[in-house]
This record gives sequence, C-alpha cells and structure tokens, in this order.
Amino acid sequence: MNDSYNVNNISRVPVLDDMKSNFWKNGFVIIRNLLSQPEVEKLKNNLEDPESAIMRHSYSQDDGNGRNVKMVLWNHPGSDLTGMINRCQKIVHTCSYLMGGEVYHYHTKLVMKDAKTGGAFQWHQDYGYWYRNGVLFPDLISVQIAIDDMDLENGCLQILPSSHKLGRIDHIRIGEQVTADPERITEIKKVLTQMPVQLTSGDALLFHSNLLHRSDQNQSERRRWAMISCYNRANNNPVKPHHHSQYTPIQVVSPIIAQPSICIFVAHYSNSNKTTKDFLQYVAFVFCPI
Ligand SMILES: O=C(O)CCC(=O)C(=O)O
Repeated sequence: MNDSYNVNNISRVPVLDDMKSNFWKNGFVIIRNLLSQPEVEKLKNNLEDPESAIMRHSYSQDDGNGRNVKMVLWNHPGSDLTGMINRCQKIVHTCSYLMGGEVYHYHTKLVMKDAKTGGAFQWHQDYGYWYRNGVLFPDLISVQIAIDDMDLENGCLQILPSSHKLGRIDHIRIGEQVTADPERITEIKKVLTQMPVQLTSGDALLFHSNLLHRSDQNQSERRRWAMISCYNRANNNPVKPHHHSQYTPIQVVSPIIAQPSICIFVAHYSNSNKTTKDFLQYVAFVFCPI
C-alpha cells in the first residue's frame, strides 16, 4: 500500500461533508458536472471512433429478454483519454475520501445501450459478483459517468436507496446476467422505495458496491452510453487472482484532463507510461465462477 496516502490532505471535487454522510446513509451520491462539457465532449468524440481500440474490443451481452447491451471492459486504466479519466485526481481522490482510504482501479466498463435495441439489467449488487472474486470486504465504489443524458425513456439506472445496508444478497444466474435473489427483492421493495437516477451528460452517480440497482431497456430513439469505473480499497486486495485487478497503485493525474492543452497532456502520459489497457474478453466475464 501507498503509505504516503493521506485522505485528509488531498484534492477532490468539493464534496461537502454532508455528502460523505449521505453516501453512507443512502449508499450513493450524485455529483452534477463531474466532467465539464468540454471534457465529456472529448470523451464522446474519442469513443465514437469505430476504429479505436476500445470499440474494437466491444461485445454484446444478452439481457434475457430479447435485447443486448454492448460493452467494453478493461482492468488497468492505461494512458489514453479514458485512462486519464479513470486516473484523474478529482475522481480518484473523491472516491478515496468517500471510502476513507486509498483506492485502486478495479475495472471500468463502458455500457452502450443503443436506441430502441439496448437491453436491460436485472436487480443486482456489484458486490454480488465481486464477493466471488475473493474480495473480502464490500469496500468498493462505482462511478457511473453519463456520457449521454440518461432518463426513464432510455434506461437510466434505478436504485434502491439505503439497500447497501442490507449486506450482500445471494445472486443467481438468469440468462447471461447474474441477478439478486428475486424473492428477496420482492420483499425489499416493500420497504425501500425505488429511485430513478436521471443524469445529464457529464454528471456522475457514485455508489456503494452493495447498493441494489437495475436498468430498463432503451425504448427511446436516443442511445444511452455510460462509463462505470470501479475502485477498491487498497487494503482490500482480493485474496485470489481472478479476471479483475489486484492492488495496483493508481498513477493519479492532474491537472483536470480536458483543458485546451489536453492533447499535449494525454500524449505526455501516453509516451511516458508503460501501462496499457488490458481489455477483457466476453468469455472471461460470462464464465467467471459464481
Ligand atoms: O448501465 C447500466 O444500466 C447498468 C450497468 C450495471 O449495473 C453493471 O454493469 O453492473
């Protein structure tokens, strides 16, 4: 672990103290404009290139109801634009602050629900999967950044606030998805109120790994793309090697990524940093032991 890490002396987005208590009370916080409009536009342009390494590694996952979600998954952030975002100070330090200690990048997933065809996700906790990976504590946080506006029509995330307090729920496989025990969900929904998380491009939802969430199919004429980056506490290194990252200190980058100098900044890191993105194949995801 990185001993010099001091969560009280770090730069992060100005998360008010009550945001931290809200995070632990509700299991999530929403940060509007986590990425500025120039930043999110850069990100969109970058991802929309069909020849990019990211798009060449995309695959489809069946939602069990006749539709697919396109995804790309990587473990180590690398040095391209998404890597800069995964490693940028304002995100990494904010996650460390909320989680109370150093975090490392566990993996990132780009989730692409195309217009009219994008599939759904069933109720699940991310720790429902990660528990199986030898991660002992649910000390992980996910940052979902809206690349496109996300609303009810195009299948925004739906959450059950405070559900992180339920602890880990058993998960079962339905189709190609792993979902929280449906009988238990029926009972939980009688006591917790479902909330849609409607985000504008650039906004982010930061949520605890035991927060129950799902999303509907995209019924709209608009695509719904989002990037979810997951960070694990450094002192929660998985006890067995598996298809996601073991503890690897993040080479945090600053200044904020998308200033006019972004090209120079990104090029600098691309040249000087040997870390490359390691994309995961679909097969690794589907056959992970549960
Ligand atoms: O993007 C979504 O709608 C949900 C994605 C999700 O929950 C997941 O990949 O675990």
